Amino acid sequence: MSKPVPATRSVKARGVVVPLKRPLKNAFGVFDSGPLVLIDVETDQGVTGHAYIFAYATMTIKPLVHLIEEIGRELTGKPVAPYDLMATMDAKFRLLGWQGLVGMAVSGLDMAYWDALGQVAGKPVVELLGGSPKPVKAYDSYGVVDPKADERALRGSLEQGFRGIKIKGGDGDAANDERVVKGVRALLGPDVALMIDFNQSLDPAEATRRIARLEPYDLHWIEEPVPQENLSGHAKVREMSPTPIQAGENWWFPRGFAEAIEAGASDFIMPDLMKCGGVTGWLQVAAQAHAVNIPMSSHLFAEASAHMLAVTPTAHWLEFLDFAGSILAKPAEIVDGTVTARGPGLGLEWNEAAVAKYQVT
Ligand code: SMN
Ligand code: MG
Repeated sequence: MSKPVPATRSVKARGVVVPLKRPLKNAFGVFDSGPLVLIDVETDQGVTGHAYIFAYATMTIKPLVHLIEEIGRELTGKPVAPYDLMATMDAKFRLLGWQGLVGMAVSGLDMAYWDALGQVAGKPVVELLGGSPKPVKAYDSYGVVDPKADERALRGSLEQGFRGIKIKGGDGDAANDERVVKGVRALLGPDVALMIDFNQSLDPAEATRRIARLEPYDLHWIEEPVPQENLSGHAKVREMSPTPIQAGENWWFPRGFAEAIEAGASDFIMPDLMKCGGVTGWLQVAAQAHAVNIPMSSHLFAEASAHMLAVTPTAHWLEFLDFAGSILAKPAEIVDGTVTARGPGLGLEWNEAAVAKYQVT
């Protein structure tokens, strides 16, 4: 006899601001700490589904906590059925639109639902999806670096087994980008994948000029050279670029990816589980990427992304940028430059002592 589908008993959310191993500077500012919202979906089968989302700023923590708990109130007593959740939320927020905080809240709830289902089944989510846990190659993700000042950290990443490193560009002029890329490439040698992320900071003409200047350093990808919504701009830059273009962390839900793919905006895509619609949305993005042979990487959320990339036909790289390690009972582990999905569920268990220490709401 199969078990009944669990039902939602309550949805709770908490805000934490966690310390980071290293500050993360980008073209527009710096993250000195990690503002996160932790989601707990209590079910009637004795398990509580967990997920976290990244609030980007401390001022968005409270509105997200409120929104998640308000949506949660409507989910109480309903089955933990992520597909149905998405369909219901799509209808509920159709007129408002669900880009922004609403989409982040819904994606977070989707992840917590999947986590709960995995826990009820006693299996990792990757197995519920028909796959199995396997090592996924990861790159170590940095902010702006200086090849001299950050030499020790970069060498440390190689010692941990990382075969890919991402750095930020666009915080200075083209000469500065070249100085940094040249220095980091010399340090890494020719066989480590080196990516640069412009975080939407350039216009298409400037992006084209800067990318040409970086050609001698064999970059693995150029990320978000222009604003994310400028799909035709991305396509123009891509046409002129000798290096593959990467984007997707700011495209919303499967529909956003359909539009970007239709526009020919990028060679590679890297959905963010919190913006693409959680596990449910990811699967629909992965199907699109598979259909047109686009290599697909992840953005943040290393723990859950390890499950997803193991069932992504065009899986490429997992981004390792550890925002949650300090509040997880079992932080994501790098083994020989890879991350392997852990269960049950998404393998997210809170370190409650650390949560209490960093909790802000
Ligand atoms: C990024 C975005 C948001 C937070 C941290 C880092 C960045 C990335 O664009 O690709 O890692
Ligand atoms: Mg990025």
